[in-house]
Amino acid sequence: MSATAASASPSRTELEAYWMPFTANRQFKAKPRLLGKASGMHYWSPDDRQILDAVAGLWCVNAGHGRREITEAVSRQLETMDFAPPFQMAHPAAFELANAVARIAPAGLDHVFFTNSGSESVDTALKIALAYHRVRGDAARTKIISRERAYHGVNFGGTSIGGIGPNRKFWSASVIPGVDYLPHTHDLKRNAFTRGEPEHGLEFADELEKLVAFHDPSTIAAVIVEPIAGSTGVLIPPQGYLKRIREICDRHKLLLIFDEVITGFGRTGAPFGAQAFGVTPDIITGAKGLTNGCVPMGCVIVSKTIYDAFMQGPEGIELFHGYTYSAHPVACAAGIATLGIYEKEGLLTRAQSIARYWEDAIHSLKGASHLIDIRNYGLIGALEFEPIPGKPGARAFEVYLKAFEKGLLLRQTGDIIAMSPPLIVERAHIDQIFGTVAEVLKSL
Ligand code: PXG
Repeated sequence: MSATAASASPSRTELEAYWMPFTANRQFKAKPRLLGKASGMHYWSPDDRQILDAVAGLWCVNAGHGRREITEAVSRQLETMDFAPPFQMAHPAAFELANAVARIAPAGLDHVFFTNSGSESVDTALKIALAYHRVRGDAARTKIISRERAYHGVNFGGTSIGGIGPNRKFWSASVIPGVDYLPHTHDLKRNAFTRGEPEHGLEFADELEKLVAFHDPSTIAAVIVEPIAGSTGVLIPPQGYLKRIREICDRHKLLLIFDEVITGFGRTGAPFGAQAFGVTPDIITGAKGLTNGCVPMGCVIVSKTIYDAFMQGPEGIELFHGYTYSAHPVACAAGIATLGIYEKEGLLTRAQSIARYWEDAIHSLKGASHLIDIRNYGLIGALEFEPIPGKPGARAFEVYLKAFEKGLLLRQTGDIIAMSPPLIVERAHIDQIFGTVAEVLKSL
């Protein structure tokens, strides 16, 4: 299908006012990469060049771009009611979406708090975890255990528990106290070129026992992990790792939070990573795929036990937390339509049926020069490159740029290329993705 340019490209001067997030602004503005239109598996640049989307926008457009059902639902909602105050007031779509999310969540996770982003979901989850222990009369449980290389968004809570150096170094003096870190699980020496869950590294989970002993369990509120760490470059949990983490949390009454902003909504071949890995946390944070990326929205799904703990005592506001745009009607309309598409098209489990093809395709790149690892799970894949000495990240950035020139959108982080196509991806797209990547790798 073709699309025409959405609008003319801005001039060099016009590019100046926008301070771009997580972007090398000067480099970008000297040679901008602009997107103008999107449909299905593709973007188009303003000059009408077709670009295959191998990253679902940014891990969010799981049902593919330009879905009419969502457009219509959003338009209808805007025409009917643009905004409704969320405090001491509500609208029907908020309940409908909460029920729809609870239906696909793991059994026992059945209450949903709405936010506007993954970062807000994480901060909300941390606040709920701390408040939960307090309402139970266990107020000394205030510490959070996170993990090296973790990405939990950019708000102060998420920054505090983040495990990626550059994301925290400017703010380390003002982050929340009482955070400690598990080691990350990336172990190329033993696990390079693994298909699916790596064989080695279960013992990384046992480090939690050591941290618990060090801090004393009575001071720890929660452990938070991404089932698959995404932003840091796709780190797939070693076999049995998440189960072991769950067991240790149970033993010491620590809440377990899965940050599923990336792994949620079908990415792993199940609605959530929790189901894919067969481990149920107490809290799940989500965003991105919840609305197919169309309208900003996040969610925090909590267990009945947690919700019920707040519903005690004299009636009144139980949780002093929320956003003006919590359960925004337009976002709810987008969410309901999105989950409807996922259900109708079986997208929350579709990754299972195509994952093998995806796996074979990505691992066919093995042997390319400078490629030191290939990894995959569900509809996620990553390539890791040997860094150019003294220039970390430069090699993968070159891959990213060359692929974009050849009409393929990838995502680069450090010397890693991550891929996460819309869940509607077909074999021909997969062939094109890895055909293009193979050409790029030959040209390095
Ligand atoms: N938690 C996780 C696990 C995430 O992946 C967030 C929280 C924050 O979500 P918001 O909506 O506030 O951005 C994320 C976001 C990448 C990339 O390149 C990933 C994210 C954001 C930007 C880039 O992989 N994930």
